[in-house]
Amino acid sequence: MSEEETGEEIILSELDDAELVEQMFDDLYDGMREEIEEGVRILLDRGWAPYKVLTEALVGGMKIVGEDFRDGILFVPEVLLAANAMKGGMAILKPLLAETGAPTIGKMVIGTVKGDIHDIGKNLVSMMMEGAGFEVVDLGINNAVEAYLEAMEAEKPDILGMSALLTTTMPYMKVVIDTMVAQGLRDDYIVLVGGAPLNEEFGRAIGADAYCRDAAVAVETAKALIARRHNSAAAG
Ligand code: B12
Repeated sequence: MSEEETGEEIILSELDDAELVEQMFDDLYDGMREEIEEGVRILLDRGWAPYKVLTEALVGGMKIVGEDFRDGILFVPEVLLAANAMKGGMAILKPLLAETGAPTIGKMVIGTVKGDIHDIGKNLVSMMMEGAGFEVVDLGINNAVEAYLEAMEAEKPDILGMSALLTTTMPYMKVVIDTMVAQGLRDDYIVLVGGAPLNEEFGRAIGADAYCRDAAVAVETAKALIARRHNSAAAG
């Protein structure tokens, strides 16, 4: 039963871990940013690793929101509130995930493609990459090919990351990669792509170096591809 139904106020700190995570799923669903921020702090105080809070409490909760959005139970305004609550929790975790002082192992330019305003997954990838020692330049949402090209020219990253959450916007990734090929730039960068509707086959078909299903895989893949690049540069 929800808080409103019982009329009783739930004291988050009095719940055990499992109950608290359950409650956070409800609070995320209801777009309650302050409660989500409080829940994140409580879990951290109890010794939860930031990554565990992120994946089990926040991403877990967003999955439920996603399913009900898909099924027409939730609509855009509610999902925006949920996204806002999620961002509140992510903001607390961000500095903790970014190990300060770690040597930079590479640089990434990342952005959501043109026509697409989903940015939670992209932000999560940015956070995890920073935490793993990458420098990240985030171009935000709705990026046309020109924005990616300008950023690559200005920032000289090792990696270009593109995010798309819509089946209608994912083909735009190919537009960007094809333009890079046409301008003779494609081989200068590692191209990683991600977003819920993509898969490995799509990544291969559009000429990306890799599709990554989540932020953890993005970090592992980025590290592996950077190492391979350095090795082949040393050998060649
Ligand atoms: C939140 C959300 C919104 C919010 C976005 C808020 C924000 N600031 O991002 C709002 C309400 C604005 C929204 C709007 C719309 N949405 Co929406 N949205 C979602 C929802 C529920 C969750 C997405 C999310 O944040 N997931 C959580 C994150 C953590 O996961 P993720 O994004 O997949 O990211 C992970 C991986 O994919 C990967 N990854 C992601 N990007 C990248 C990039 C790189 C480089 C790498 C390596 C990895 C990587 O790593 C991430 C972290 O692990 C999804 C449902 C779903 N199942 O995805 C629908 C969903 C994506 N939306 C959908 C739709 C239809 C829309 C709208 C068209 C609705 C409308 N009628 O207006 C609009 C489109 C607006 C636009 N032009 O972009 C559909 C898309 C269907 C389709 N087949 O195309 C979905 C699938 C819902 C559904 N089933 O119907 N949405």
